[in-house]
Amino acid sequence: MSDLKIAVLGVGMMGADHVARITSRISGARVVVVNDYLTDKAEAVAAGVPGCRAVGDPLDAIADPEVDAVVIATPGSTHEKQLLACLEHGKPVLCEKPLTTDVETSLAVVKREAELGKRLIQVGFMRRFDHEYAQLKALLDAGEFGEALVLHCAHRNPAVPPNFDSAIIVRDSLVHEVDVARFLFGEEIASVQIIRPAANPGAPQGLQDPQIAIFKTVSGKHVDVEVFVTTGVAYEVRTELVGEKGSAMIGLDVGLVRKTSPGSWGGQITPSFKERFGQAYDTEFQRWVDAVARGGTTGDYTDGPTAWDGYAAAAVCEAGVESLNTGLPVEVTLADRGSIEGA
Ligand code: ISE
Repeated sequence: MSDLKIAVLGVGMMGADHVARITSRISGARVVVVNDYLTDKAEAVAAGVPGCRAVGDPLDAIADPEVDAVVIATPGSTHEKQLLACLEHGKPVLCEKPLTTDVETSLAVVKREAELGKRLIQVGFMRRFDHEYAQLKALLDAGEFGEALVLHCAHRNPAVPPNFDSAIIVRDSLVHEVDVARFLFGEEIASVQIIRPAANPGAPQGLQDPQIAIFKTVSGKHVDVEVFVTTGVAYEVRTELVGEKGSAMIGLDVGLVRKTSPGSWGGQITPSFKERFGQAYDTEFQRWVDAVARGGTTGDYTDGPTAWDGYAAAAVCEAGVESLNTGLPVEVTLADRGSIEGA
């Protein structure tokens, strides 16, 4: 079978990383078109990939007859238009989170995809493809912990870009724990509360960092998260699941443990999510490419989080931002999934 020909929209840090991954680390696909609002950047990336060209307009890149499928790694504010264009052209798309930047437009995208009757959108919640998360989910589903009860999470970044405000921490960072909780527990989140502890004196003025989030799921399970994005240390993501018959923790970063003179021991923490989740991104892309190859017969071009997962995460984050302002628990409002997907 011939390679899947992909357009990558947005070749900033993640997009350029995805171009490299498709070109050198996964099989069955190649990048034929790249696009970026920085034309020079797109041209430089295209020049490094045999058979790849830069196209100036993202909508032209999507419509390009050579392009079979699309990867969206552009800023969130551009996603709605680009996703709708992919749907109209019937092109499978792997879209980095967020699906779109607000709940209404996310729901509109979910509905349009449902009307077309094909699953063309996969959302880039890559943690689901990380070996440790996948192992935890498999053990949980096999009943090894009995009933799952509680999830304790820590999400720490050494630093974030200067545009980060307190709400972006919810929508851009905490959103991963939203997806992890929905993925592991297999149910929706019913309410969110965000508590504002004393802020890190080293954080930019006015940034509420750290934040403590508490989710309650529909069946009453508890999730707590410390999200702290200006630690100045390294990248740390830990998740501990507590169940009826035991508990398990992932993300301890205990790779090689080194002992050196005089009398010290230790290892290394990954510097950023690119390294920590490198394997997860590779697996995510390989499985997406394989799913797209099967999609012509199944009508399902995804193997992972769908447009609904992107919409549900947006709805939880919306409630989270409201709680960040009031300090009170806020209920999550979700559309009726059955009536949309059965449509
Ligand atoms: C970033 O956008 C990511 O997706 C990372 O996984 C997360 O750890 C970071 O906080 C976000 O800013």
